[in-house]
Amino acid sequence: MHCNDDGPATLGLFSDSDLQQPARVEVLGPQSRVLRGFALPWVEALLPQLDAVLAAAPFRQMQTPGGFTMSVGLSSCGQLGWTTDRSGYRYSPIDPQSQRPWPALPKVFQELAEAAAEAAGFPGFAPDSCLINCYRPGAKMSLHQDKNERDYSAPIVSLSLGLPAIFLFGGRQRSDKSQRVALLHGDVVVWGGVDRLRYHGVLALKDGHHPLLGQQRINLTLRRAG
Ligand code: MD3
Ligand code: FE
Repeated sequence: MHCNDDGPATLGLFSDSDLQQPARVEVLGPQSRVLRGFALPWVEALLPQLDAVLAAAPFRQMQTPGGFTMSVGLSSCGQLGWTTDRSGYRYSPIDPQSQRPWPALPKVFQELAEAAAEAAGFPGFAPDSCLINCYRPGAKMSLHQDKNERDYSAPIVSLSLGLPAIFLFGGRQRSDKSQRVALLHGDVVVWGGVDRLRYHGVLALKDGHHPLLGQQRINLTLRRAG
């Protein structure tokens, strides 16, 4: 006998809430939270939208002002996209590779970001930019602050997909000790307020294979940039 033999009749005795994992919220700082698995119910709707964005604006490895090539592949969607080249870091309404506007921010990205921000205590978040980072094994992001946004009062929402990574969360100064946090597929992190300008980075990605994403980690970072 198969366990689904009396299928829907048995399932019908339970409500949807019996199948829902409890919310797992971890405190990273006074105004930053890890929402474990928050995006899992959204992933199926989100991945085709992500594919469409990446078809129009493929990942590319950008140059830093110092002349290094970033190990992380970057793309963007929304009214503004973050870019870097020899002349500096900035937000631009135009994709420098295609010379066309960035793809629009998919509605499901906006809805997820608004819901996550609200769950972390920042209601009314309206992102205008989504940076998409692609990590292959060995790719990393050195400790830095996000300072190119016009207004630091809005939070930043980040969604991790695919292979796990170790996120480094430091303090207000580069030399402050940083904590290590593993970020897994479906985890969402929200930073705002007093934590908005803290140093952060990502350790070199370990090799592995994710059932949906393969040999990579993709991070979506939703911001209010303009
Ligand atoms: C913490 N990305 O794109 S999550 C970045 O996983 C970036 O790809 C990392 O740092 C990644 O700039 C980390 C995003 C993140 C963004 C802004 C923050 C973490 C933050 C601001 C303050 C503290
Ligand atoms: Fe950052």
